[in-house]
Amino acid sequence: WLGMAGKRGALIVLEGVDRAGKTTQCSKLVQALQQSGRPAEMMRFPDRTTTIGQLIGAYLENKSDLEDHTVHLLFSANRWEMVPLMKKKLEQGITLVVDRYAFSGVAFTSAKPGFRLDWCMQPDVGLPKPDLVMFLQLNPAEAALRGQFGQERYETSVFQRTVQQRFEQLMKDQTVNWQVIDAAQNIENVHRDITAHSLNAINKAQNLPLGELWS
Ligand code: NYM
Ligand code: MG
Repeated sequence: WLGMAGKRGALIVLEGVDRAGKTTQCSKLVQALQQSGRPAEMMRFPDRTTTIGQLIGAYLENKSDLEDHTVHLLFSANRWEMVPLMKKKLEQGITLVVDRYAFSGVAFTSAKPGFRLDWCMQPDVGLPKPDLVMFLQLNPAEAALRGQFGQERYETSVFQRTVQQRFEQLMKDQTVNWQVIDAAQNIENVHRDITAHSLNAINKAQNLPLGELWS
């Protein structure tokens, strides 16, 4: 069923290193879309509420240890388990605004020693392809001004610098609609840029089939 007007929703993803403002901007975008009469919902990965998500949550909080390949596959499985719901919502005309996706999956694991980008990408090949991926760009000095990192795994400047480099490699892929957003601006200006790109993507997606990521 394709909603009242038969138009599908758009799959919009926000990516970036920790503290770039993704979560704040995702909620502001959903609110703005809803207020303008466009059905929209927020999702986030990892989704720590599922059985798989609870394993991931314990790992991130350093309450458990998991082998590096294993946790990578769990992050991917945590996306795949939401695919039926995502497809259903998109078909219903609901735009999904997603806080992190497969790009974080690849960027974070491939920042670990011994992991190749292509190995990291494989488990996520064929996921619903985002109509738009906005990368919230924030240099490490600006990020440091936003305060200390939390206590979770991966939250160190050294690791995040490598993650940033991996994101830059992923952004060379022309098959993905990447848009770089200057996240050093104030919240309202970042929001204005994100909204403009999103409205454009929503209009274009209406008449296009949902794609498959990296395939
Ligand atoms: N993360 C997130 C991964 O390592 N792989 C993934 O596939 C995803 C989606 O989880 N430091 C990492 C990035 C973050 C951490 O994310 C938790 P958040 O947005 O802080 O809950
Ligand atoms: Mg975080």
